[in-house]
Amino acid sequence: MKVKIFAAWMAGLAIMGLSDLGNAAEDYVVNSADYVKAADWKAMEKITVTMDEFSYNPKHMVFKVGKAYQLILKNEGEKKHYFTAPEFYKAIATRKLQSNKDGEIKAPYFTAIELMVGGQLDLYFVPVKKGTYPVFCTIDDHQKQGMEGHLVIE
Ligand SMILES: [Cu+2]
Repeated sequence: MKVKIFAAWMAGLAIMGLSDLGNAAEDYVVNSADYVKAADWKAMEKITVTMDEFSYNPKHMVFKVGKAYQLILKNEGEKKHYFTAPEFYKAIATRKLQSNKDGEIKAPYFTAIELMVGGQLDLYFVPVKKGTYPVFCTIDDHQKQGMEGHLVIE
């Protein structure tokens, strides 16, 4: 009996250990709300990125730490496109992702944002961690065809 309880306790420790490793790999800005609150939203900068076959325009964007941004993502192409940037989304404090027609989503961070044909989604955020982060489209061979770029936080 005692052995069984001990084994269960050990298994529990092993699971805790694994989930700790998982959290480290999923590192994102946990105190997003503080950065969002501290930023000056009246001085927010709006940047529009349009997507088509097969590019982002602009394909290189530079953001400043601590500043408030509205990144307007528009799909003006004839196919669906992704704005996949998992490392970038972990380097920013996300306020919300908004569709002017349908509502808004609040989440700690995103990994990918998909735009339907004619779609628009606005990402409100504050850059936190400096670096150069790739953005790309994960549909079929779109990235190979040129749908990729860089998001720089300085
Ligand atoms: Cu695409």
